[in-house]
Amino acid sequence: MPRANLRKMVGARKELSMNLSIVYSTRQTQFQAATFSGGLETNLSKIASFGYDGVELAIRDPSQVNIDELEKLVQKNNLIVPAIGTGQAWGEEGLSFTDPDPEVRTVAVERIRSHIPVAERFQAVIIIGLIRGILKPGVSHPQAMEWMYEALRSCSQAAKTLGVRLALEPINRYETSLINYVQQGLDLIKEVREDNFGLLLDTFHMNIEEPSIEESIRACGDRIFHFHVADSNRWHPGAGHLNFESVLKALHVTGYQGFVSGEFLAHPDADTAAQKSINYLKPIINKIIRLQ
Ligand code: LER
Ligand code: MN
Repeated sequence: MPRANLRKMVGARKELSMNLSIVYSTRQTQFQAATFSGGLETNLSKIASFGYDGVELAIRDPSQVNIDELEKLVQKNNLIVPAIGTGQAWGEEGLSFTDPDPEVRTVAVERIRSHIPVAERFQAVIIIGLIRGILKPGVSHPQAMEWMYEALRSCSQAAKTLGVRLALEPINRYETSLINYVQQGLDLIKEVREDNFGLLLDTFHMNIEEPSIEESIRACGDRIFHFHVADSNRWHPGAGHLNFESVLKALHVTGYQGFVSGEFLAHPDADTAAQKSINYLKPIINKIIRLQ
């Protein structure tokens, strides 16, 4: 079945206009909030059996992954891939758009470009997380931002030819010094000036950086291309003190039709966290949709 039809069919099968996915890394990773990693066949089938509609793939380097096998198993489990995470290229290889070494910047841009055909295949958004980098010693903030604009324009233009969108994630101050909160992301959108470039919002980072999570969601309107959920402690939703009913209502009111993707610590273990999250979020989303 053509992928576009598969996506429509799976989308139509669900009544929610906000479907649920969860992060799965194709390999073991240092990034602790990739809830599942490794063991492709077992993990995808578990994710589907827990009731998730989609799986967000965290891929360090597409050239190291058997994409045909991945696609086969995604389809076998009737899952959708809403987004592809790319941050391990920073975490494990040190690639970034804002490194003082031009060779490193070039390889970082090439790495993101190499995700484009994969994203096209799954009709997924490409996530620009920590591959944007941090402010390195000896680099001024304006210089880092110029390099970032250049890289984002080049990747967005290349992605546009295949109908692929890119989403930059504002990430809290303890992980990067570049683009921590939503207003900075919205300013970045104005500089990049490509309509396939938008934002990924993550409730964990927003809880640290935003004066009001709901206000910041409203400020983004239709530029929210993807959405991550974790509670205030980065455990599964329901384990901390965030008000998910209020947050997801604000998201729904923007007209967001994408996935709400779980990216949280495997606490006490991945299976328990994934099940607790879906059991907690589904009734909240159903209530929001019913009241619309
Ligand atoms: C990735 O989506 C994320 O939220 C960051 O915390 C990665 O370090
Ligand atoms: Mn995130």
